[in-house]
Amino acid sequence: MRLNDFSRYPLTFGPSPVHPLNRLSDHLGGARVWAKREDCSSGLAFGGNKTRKLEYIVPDALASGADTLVSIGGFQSNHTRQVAAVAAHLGLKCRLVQERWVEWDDPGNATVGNILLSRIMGADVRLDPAGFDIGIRSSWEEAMREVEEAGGTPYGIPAGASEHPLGGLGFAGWAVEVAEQERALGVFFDTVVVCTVTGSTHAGMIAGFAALHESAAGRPRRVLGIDASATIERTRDQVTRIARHTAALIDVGRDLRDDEITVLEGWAGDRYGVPVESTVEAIRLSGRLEGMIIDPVYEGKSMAGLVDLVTSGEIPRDSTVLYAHLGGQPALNAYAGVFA
Ligand code: 5PA
Repeated sequence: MRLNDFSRYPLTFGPSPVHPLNRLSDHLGGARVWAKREDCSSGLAFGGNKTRKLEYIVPDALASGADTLVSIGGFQSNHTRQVAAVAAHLGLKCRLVQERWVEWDDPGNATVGNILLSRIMGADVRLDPAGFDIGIRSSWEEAMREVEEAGGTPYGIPAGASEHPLGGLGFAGWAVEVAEQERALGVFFDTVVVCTVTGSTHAGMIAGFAALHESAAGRPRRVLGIDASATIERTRDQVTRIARHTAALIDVGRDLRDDEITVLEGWAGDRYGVPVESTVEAIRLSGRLEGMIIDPVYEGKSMAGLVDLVTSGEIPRDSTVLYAHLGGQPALNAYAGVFA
């Protein structure tokens, strides 16, 4: 099957906007940097990268006859907030397992930002003391059992929708969208910078660009994943597995090469969810120079990576870079102390 053969339930306004970051580019003094904005492409609770992934998962959920979406993330998970929004939009119930992924003692951590929004949207939010893990969790399986025991029909969506068999399709579609926007704008993004944690965002992009058979046309493009959880081997394995799986699903017709799968470390600090100095600087820089708001868990870390790679010339001066803004701003509320 090709990507177009998969059912897609629209949850976004259309292609996410692409625009140049001129003041940031001038400040860095190297490659030109643009952004593609998953944070403002949907009316569902501030959107973000999961909204696009869920477009390919919702048809399967509806076909299953489920009445409850069940998902999992940290207290300040953007993913669970987007699942709650989609459930509300579809008239389904939503059961969320919110684990203590981050040892973060901001008093608002379990009450403001994403978790507040999920509660407002009617999700059944349950806190769990377990720590960070991107794999399949027993608490999530248990939540599904509980929904069933209560007479409901659950549909499970794993962390970040990444271990879902269709989880990579949304960002394969993103790659197709980028190619169309490039033609319309007359630019070519030779480098894409993307934050990676549970992996299907980055993996979907890799599969999607491979499906365009660009190398055959002689135009090299790099997709640089920036690790934001300090679990580099796990992340690399998960990105690789999901990229290969997604490439097979959409009939790329060849094996992905190892050099197509790049996850870079160095900007996560020691732990998922804890911003370091470079994260905070990157957040201030995007805010001050562009009025573009990014978060301390994901996008601040990938932006810190972009800043260093452009400043050092590792991304060459003649490059045109596309920064994938994947959303996540509501979590800032639980990090107010960092900026006080
Ligand atoms: C998240 C993920 P992947 O998980 O697909 O690698 O995406 C990383 C990412 N940016 C990047 C933002 C704003 C994100 O929210 N968030 C998770 C969540 O629970 O919110 C899945 C971890």
